[in-house]
Amino acid sequence: MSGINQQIELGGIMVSAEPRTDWTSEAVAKLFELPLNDLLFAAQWVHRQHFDPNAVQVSTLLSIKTGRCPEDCAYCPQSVRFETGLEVHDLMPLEEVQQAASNARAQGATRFCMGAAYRRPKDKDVDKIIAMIKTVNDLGMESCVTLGMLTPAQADRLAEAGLDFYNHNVDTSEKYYAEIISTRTYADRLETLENVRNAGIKVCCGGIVGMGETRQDRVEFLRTLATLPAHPDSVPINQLVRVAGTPLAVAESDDVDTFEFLRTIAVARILMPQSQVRLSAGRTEFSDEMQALCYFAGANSVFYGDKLLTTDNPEANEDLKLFDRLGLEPEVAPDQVSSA
Ligand code: SAM
Ligand code: DTB
Ligand code: SF4
Repeated sequence: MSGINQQIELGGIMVSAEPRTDWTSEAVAKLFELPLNDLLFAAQWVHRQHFDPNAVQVSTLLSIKTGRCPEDCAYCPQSVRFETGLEVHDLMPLEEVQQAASNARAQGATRFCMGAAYRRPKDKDVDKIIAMIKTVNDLGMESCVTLGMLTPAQADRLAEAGLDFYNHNVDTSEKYYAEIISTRTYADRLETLENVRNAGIKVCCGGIVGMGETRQDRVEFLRTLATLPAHPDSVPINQLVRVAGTPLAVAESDDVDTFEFLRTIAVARILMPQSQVRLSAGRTEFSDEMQALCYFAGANSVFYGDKLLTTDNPEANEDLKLFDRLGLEPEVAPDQVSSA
């Protein structure tokens, strides 16, 4: 099968590799219900129309401002409302960010993502973060930041500074959102995404699986992403990391079956054929075999490095070993391509 105009029919659903933004809840639910082999086949077929199936993009995270966040996201160790024993710190000095970015670059990361626990940044914070973005870009990596809500003017300033990606997750369905966060609305989230898109910054937007949401919430979560005016360029799919002290820490019965997580990856790939689908938080709980299946289902990006923002991630050398066993190639920065 070649050429992106082709379609395949599975369970009464036509799947094509052309991006569409008119997905219905019924069609997305039907994709989730497919026999797993059919779903994985369709996802891998779509994946191959747009991507090298054996390439993985690697992004490294750094928490540049940790904790004391006024928001109440029930999953998050950084909310000021929960006792999580976190080591908090204000915005890091530029030199520390530069050192961390340079280490990430040396380990092979091509994107450096800086996260700050803000509801919304102040303009004076944005000034300092702009210097960090320039440092990351000067090192030859793509830059990404996640700072909470942004005004149109702040988004424009970040775009002018050369920011490549802005991460802002919708996290779950609109219906379930209010169960998880009371200090902002889904509409607030969509507004910032619009400001980022209008500024010409690439959008990184995904969510979390395993917060007690239903299958229907996962359907609506992915449908929201796939029916935005443009698909997010990058879609992080996190499995909830249960951090002691957060309200969601104790609800282990909400853990989703690993095949349900896999289905979420595969459906994301089918709905957003040209987006990077990223295996994000939660990988320390995944077996190598589970990760291999996720790559087969269309995941083509990971958070790489021993730490996420505040919690553990698989060791970088473990990831490299797994890539090697699977014949996967981490994407290299343009100036690292050998001229030999
Ligand atoms: N404050 C900013 C915001 O909320 O957009 C940026 C930082 S926030 C930590 C970035 C994302 O990390 C959240 O939207 C959520 O999807 C994810 N996240 C946070 N805590 C998590 C956890 N315990 N498990 C999985 N994902 C988590
Ligand atoms: C995203 O979707 N996941 C990353 C990144 N975007 C910023 C963050 C995961 C955080 C997991 C919990 C922690 O380490 O604090
Ligand atoms: Fe704050 Fe972001 Fe954590 Fe919510 S997810 S508490 S906004 S840092």
